[in-house]
Amino acid sequence: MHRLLSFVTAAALSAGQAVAGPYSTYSNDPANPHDAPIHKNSEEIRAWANAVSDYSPAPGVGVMYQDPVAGFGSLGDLYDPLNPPETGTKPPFHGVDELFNGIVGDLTDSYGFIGIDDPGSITVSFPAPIYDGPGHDFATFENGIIIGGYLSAELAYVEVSTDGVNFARFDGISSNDAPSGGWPGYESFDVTNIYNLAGKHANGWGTPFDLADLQNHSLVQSGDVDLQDIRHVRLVDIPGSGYFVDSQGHDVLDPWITYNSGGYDFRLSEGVAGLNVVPLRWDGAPDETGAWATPNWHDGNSGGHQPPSRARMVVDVEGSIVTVDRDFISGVGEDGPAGSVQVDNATLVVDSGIELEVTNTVTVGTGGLLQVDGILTADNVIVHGTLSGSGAIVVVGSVEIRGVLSPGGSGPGVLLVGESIELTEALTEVPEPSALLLLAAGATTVCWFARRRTPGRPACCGSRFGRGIIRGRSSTCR
Ligand SMILES: [Ca+2]
Ligand SMILES: [Ca+2]
Ligand SMILES: [Ca+2]
Ligand SMILES: [Ca+2]
Repeated sequence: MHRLLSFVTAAALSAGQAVAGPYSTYSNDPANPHDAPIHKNSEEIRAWANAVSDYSPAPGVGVMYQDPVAGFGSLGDLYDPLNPPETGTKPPFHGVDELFNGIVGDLTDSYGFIGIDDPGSITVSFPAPIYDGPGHDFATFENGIIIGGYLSAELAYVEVSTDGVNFARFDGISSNDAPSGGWPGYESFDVTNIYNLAGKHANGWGTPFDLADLQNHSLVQSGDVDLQDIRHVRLVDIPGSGYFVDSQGHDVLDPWITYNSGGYDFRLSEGVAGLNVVPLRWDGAPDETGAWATPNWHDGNSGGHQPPSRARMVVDVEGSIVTVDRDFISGVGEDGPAGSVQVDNATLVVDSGIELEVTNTVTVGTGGLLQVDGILTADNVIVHGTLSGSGAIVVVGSVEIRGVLSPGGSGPGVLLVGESIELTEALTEVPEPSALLLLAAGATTVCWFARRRTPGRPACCGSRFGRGIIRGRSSTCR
């Protein structure tokens, strides 16, 4: 929705009262069986789209509204080629300071026309794939406002892709044949007649989409779009003049024509929410034994894509929260970057009572948080970010911690058991009372603490700090 309310001078339209349809209203409508909106603070949201891979607004979007990452990226609107702006003039609130040259077919200027220029679009991607799980799988958010009991918001087609090349579009419905309220540029509509189009819910409420709706789409049938591995969502603005139609042939109407911040308004931080997000990505083929060594961690997978048994799992998450709430084994495979877990700018939680077994290395980047309330077993653990929790980490090889150690929870605190444990000088925070217990089974515990009893002298080796204990067969300070 555009936000130039000062533009609004015209009288309210005479409302054409639409007959209410079966779909949800513009906000809180939890009982609607079709498309009950998702609140932006809902716990159902597991991850937000966190990257814009393509932003192609229609011509004429104002400079202030071309920032989908930090602000709003409006998709723009298109003029009627049969009723163009007057040559040599600039319509009020046209977003770019350029006079119309009178050439409707000029594809290089800031004036776009229906049927000539492409409507604006934006493509966003997620930290981890979205999959077709139970119910709705993701939700789109616009900033529509309620005018006269109806919603003034701008609609967009919704498409999904696995490879970023092939996009499958949802069959949307919009059967309104007139506005129900509002005024030119701010027409409001009865959204109970709108379904599976982005923008039909008010600011703060997301429109839910179920990937299962696409299972008969030709690109899904051909395998070009994998509903269990959706990486991209594209929103294509619908200039609501009636030129563009829904899946049933209705002319789609929305506020038109809109300017400056015209068209669908996208904002990355609250743009597209993943509801069924693959918590951890798997690679590799099922092994011939068919045995799944641990319970299927990906319980929500109701589609035909079965998790390969004893898979090599590669966890590579950024910007999301991954909770391991059932046991699984990572890295049984033979080759590739098998069995490594990389957590960057993200949180990996191993729940209490759960064992996460990683064959190779767990690496937590500087922006990452590893919270272990259960048991984490790995060859090596490298923490440049934060290590927290009340569980245990059992390491066959080495432990290197350069970040923040923050034992927490009601348990005994983080227990590290490793062949060798290296706590580096960057480790500065050990809260007191700390219930840290470090046990090195092997020859050496090398530790270095910035927290010193005497300035200039390390004080930790084989000794106590807070309530913590460090033990090793031999210890070295450096
Ligand atoms: Ca807008
Ligand atoms: Ca043009
Ligand atoms: Ca689904
Ligand atoms: Ca519009």
